[in-house]
Amino acid sequence: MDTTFLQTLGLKDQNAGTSTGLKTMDSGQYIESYTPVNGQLIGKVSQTTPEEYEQVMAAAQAAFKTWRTTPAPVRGEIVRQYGLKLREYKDELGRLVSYEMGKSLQEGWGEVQEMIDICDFAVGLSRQLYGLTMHSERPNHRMYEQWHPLGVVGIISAFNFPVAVWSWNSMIALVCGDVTVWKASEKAPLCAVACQNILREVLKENDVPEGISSIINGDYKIGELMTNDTRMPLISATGSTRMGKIVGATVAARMGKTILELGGNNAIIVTPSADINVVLTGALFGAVGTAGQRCTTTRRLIVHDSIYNEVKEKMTKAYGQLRIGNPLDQNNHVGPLIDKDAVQNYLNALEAVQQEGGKLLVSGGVLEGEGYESGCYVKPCIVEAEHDYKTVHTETFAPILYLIKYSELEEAIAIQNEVPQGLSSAIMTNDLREAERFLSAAGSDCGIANVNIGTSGAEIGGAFGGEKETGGGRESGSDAWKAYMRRQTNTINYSTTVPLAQGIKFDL
Ligand code: UN1
Repeated sequence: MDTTFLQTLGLKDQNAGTSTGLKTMDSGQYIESYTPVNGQLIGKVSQTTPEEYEQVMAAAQAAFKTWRTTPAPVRGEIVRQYGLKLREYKDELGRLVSYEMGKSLQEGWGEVQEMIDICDFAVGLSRQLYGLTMHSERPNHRMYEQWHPLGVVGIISAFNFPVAVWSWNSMIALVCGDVTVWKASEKAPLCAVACQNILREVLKENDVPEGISSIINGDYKIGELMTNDTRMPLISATGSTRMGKIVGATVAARMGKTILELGGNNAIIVTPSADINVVLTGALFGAVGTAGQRCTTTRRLIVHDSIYNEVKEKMTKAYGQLRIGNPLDQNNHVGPLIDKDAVQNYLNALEAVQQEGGKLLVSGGVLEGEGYESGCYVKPCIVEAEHDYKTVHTETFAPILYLIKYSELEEAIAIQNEVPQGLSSAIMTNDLREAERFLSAAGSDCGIANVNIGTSGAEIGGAFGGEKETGGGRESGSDAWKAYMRRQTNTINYSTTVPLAQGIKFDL
């Protein structure tokens, strides 16, 4: 297989390691990265030691001192240049994402496109970090609020979006005047190094202080250093609910802030008026895209009983046409799962749901033989299930779609909302009343609610995140930037007296 993209991204013949902007450190201990595409070792990154972590934090804090007073539009200019570089490297970086993580090349490129998009968004934002002005109740007083940078922002990201999620956080944080320290997933560490290598070119060309963006590598132990570190006022973590509960509690105990973007158990409600072609495309991509490993993956299809058989037949037929194989080969729709543990979780869930009474409409299983040597390729499957099965309420990061029947819209909305997670949701309908009902305060309880679109593939312009066990954080667009800054209310007296608020008299 042609892997020249590794060279272009600076990942050949070097032990990429802990890195503060310009300088790379090598501890002599490594994390190896194996691709699920063919099971081969791609490369290794040096593990960050506690001493190196201290060096990274020192560089970050030093960089923050100058970065926080650099005018926001000047900070935006660095992000603009990074967006331009990403356009240059889009092909190679997309290939690396696909190779290291296993998603289809189209989705790998799509992920890099999300990075480019968030850069563009952040550049515009760098001139729009608006605060409000208020009217003071006192004469000759002025009141306003302004937004200041927070400091060192810790970013913990997951394997499934190994480059985009970092960029949503870091590009926004950078224009906000923060500096970032990124702990990428141990399952996709080379993607992080590649992002840093590309950024390094921009930092060098602009003589930007080295610590504004750093990467550290390691397991939960290095994550613990971050969550306990009072020098990190904000930690943005993407990953499992299990991880998020620990991160959230630890950071809260020191009064730090978190942005948590955790599990999803996303459903599409299919109503009688739905356009069936829209349903098929939306649900299919939602369920099998990234081999079911998006936090926005469609896991439940809640279908009205009048069209249930039709949807069941057509979905089953569509699954029959899916091509599973090397994700870098554009003929294939579905690549491998990230590793064998993920395959085991998939198999366990399939067994559990069948024990609960679930019926396989499209059977699952692990693929074997030529092209499937890594043992990570599994068949996307559909299971006919009851809405209240324990397995159905659990997020399994794999392409398993549960088909559930409903008869009243109220019931469908209740089913959609009854799971512990609250990330993404959708309704397929051409009925205005149904759509508005779903979007109303009494409708979907998720952070994302769509009409005639699947649950995954959100654009960067909106705030991304969800409720309940999804963690409540918002990243990316809209006013999500406010979480990366501290708000300050200012009252200025330009009179010669000191009138007190609330009319209080305090005379000597
Ligand atoms: C994730 O899976 O953590 O909406 C992020 C989507 C993508 C992002 C998913 N834009 O599916």
